[in-house]
Amino acid sequence: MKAKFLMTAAAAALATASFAEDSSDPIVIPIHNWSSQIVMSNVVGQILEAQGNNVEFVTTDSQAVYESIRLGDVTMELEVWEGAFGASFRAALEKGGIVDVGDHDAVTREDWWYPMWTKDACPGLPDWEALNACASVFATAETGDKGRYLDGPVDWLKHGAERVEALGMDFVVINAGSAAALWAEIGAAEADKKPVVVFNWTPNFAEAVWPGEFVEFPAWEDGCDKDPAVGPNPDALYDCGNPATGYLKKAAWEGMEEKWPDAYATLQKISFTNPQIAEMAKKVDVDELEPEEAAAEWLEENKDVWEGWTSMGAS
Ligand code: TMO
Repeated sequence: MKAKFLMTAAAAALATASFAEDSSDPIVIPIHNWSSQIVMSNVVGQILEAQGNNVEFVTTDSQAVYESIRLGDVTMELEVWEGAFGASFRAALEKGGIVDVGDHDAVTREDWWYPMWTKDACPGLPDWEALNACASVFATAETGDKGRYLDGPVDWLKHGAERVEALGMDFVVINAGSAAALWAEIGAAEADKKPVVVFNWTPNFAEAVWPGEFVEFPAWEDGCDKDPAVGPNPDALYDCGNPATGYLKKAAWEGMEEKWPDAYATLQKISFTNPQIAEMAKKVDVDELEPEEAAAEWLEENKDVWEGWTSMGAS
């Protein structure tokens, strides 16, 4: 009798759960211009599809996306990097319409970086003043007697030129056209162990391919991008490094929870680690898989990681 009652209760619980059914409208997942984000978006898209949802991918600008989420045109963002997107995310939160769906386990850093052989030519590294004293080592025909720093694509808003200006550095900042251009710069320098300094980040595939270090700039302080008084130069913004232990957040349109409750519950549970994210990038940047294939392979190899995220009621 008791067992029968419990079964009835379970059936009732299931009926209640399926009552709040996800909308059949597509969940819109944005795709940007670095590999872990593209693969992770496909991983999560495939999980949500397996849960019975319709999913649509759209390629968007990585800053403007926060406005699109706020307006409900895009449903979520899986990689809110504190260094690159913290400012746009905070601005959208203040306007309303977007919610913070929590942090991944991963700890992130995005900044000026060099492969280890660069230290032979500039032994005072990773200190930024030592880097600046070595600027001529990084000089090219394009930069004259100043050093060349290859920054990320423009839409990542790294403010490299402002930092050079604020700290009085002898460097010329050039924006890479794509993430691939950063890897090409490091790869081309490798044979002759030519010193180079480029924008890089962690977690990423690159750390397993080229041992290296981030340049240590004046430590990030909240407000360094808003208040000139913050940071060593009292008259300038961007006179600090990016956060050395940054967050990686998930964000969603405020209406998602009501419209796609099961998908939202899954999104809340999703959390990737540094090695998992580096592996996602590697499948594209080293193994040269297409993002959908990379995602399918990652899901196949990591069932123990994600299967619990979709089971109803489990947390
Ligand atoms: C936004 N990114 C992770 C490429 O620095």
